[in-house]
Amino acid sequence: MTNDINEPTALDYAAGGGLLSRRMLLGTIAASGGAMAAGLAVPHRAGAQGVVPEWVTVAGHRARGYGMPAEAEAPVQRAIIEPWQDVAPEFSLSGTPLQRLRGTITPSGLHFEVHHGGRPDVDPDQHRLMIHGLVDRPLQFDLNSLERYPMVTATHFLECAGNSLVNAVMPEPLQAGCDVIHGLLSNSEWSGVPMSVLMDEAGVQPEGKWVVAVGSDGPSLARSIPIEKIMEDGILALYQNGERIRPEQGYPMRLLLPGFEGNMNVKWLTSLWVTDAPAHTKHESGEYTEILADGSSVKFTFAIGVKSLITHPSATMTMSGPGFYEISGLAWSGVGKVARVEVSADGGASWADAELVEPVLPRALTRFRMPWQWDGSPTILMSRAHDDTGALQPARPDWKARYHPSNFLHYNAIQPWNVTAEGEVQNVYL
Ligand SMILES: Nc1nc2c(c(=O)[nH]1)N[C@H]1C(S)=C(S)[C@@H](COP(=O)(O)O)O[C@H]1N2
Ligand SMILES: [Mo]
Repeated sequence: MTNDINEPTALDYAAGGGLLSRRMLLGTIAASGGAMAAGLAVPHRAGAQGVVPEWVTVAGHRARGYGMPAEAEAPVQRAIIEPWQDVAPEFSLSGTPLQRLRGTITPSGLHFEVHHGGRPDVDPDQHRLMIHGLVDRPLQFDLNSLERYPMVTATHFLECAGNSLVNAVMPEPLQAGCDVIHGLLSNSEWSGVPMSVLMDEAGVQPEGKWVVAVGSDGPSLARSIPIEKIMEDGILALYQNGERIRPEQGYPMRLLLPGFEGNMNVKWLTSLWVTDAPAHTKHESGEYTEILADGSSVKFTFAIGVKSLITHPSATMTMSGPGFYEISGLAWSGVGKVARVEVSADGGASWADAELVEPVLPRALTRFRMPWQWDGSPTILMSRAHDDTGALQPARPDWKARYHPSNFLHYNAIQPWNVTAEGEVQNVYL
């Protein structure tokens, strides 16, 4: 083994464009792995010996009630996204800065937001949740009564059906970061009362096939949900990443439907109306309905399709010269677990399997990683995910062929990133 990072015999390639074998991520390769690290370490500060930083010489801050990120991290914010078409002036949204985060859990303060009528100031003492309609015992709960129910905890992603819409509809690729292009995607640990427990207490009648969930915001956002989904894994979420759910996410309670399009996860939930048929509310029939190539509409698309995205590196970033990088990204599917993620570093000519970082959970974000030796020449990076139902993430032309040109919902096509010789990373279509 050699310690020269430019010596190709030290490296074990998995595919074209410099993709390395996953063995290069393991400790057993410490000898040549050490060579990579040696090439990346910052030089020892000249004369550093004896220089004591100021913060070592004084008492630090006292303990505080609620922690905040380091001051230098203040630029890590949600991206405020301008609505893309004629929508109500109250409509607002922000995207998670996926390109600045690692791991899979989205810090609560960076969870994306989609508010059809703004974030209401809900008084938790006055808030009520009703279960009514085709039930034996109509029920009403306040926050305190719900606290006494058995609770479950599960990690799940939320993705707006309109996520990545700029790639779906813009004729030329928008040069923006993952926060703007793909940021309507987050992943949290949710805790709350299983919906089946509350439904069983109310006693759903045999004709009760649908549940219309209504939020207590200005637009009273309402969606019809099949009773099977409610009973299978629906959660009345009261907690997000261990603390009470944030106002942006539906404080004091939201409906969580693992894997289903964001819109159905009704925030500030106040009413569950059991019916025998879907209500065809404005939000489901008018706003969240895809139009197919032949002009017909899809009645309902509940689950988010299999999708992946390289977050490191990604558009708006600049690479700091040739050599070793770890390509890292996120993969997810609304119908199950991510089974496999392939990465290409030569525009799709060859692919190699990325490592999936455990735990790989159903309907949750999965982190993948792939070692890469960039030789400094222009190239295109891509990832494509498979889920455990056998579904494969489509290429953009295949996705476009299925839908009407105006459709922007449920866009899950492969995201290629162009890397220039200067190391600039750009959004491209392939
Ligand atoms: N009551 C209510 N629920 C709502 C919305 C809303 O505007 N009002 N937005 C929906 C949409 S379109 C999405 S994508 C998700 C976004 O959830 P988040 O803001 O917690 O990320 O909530 C859904 N639930
Ligand atoms: Mo959404």
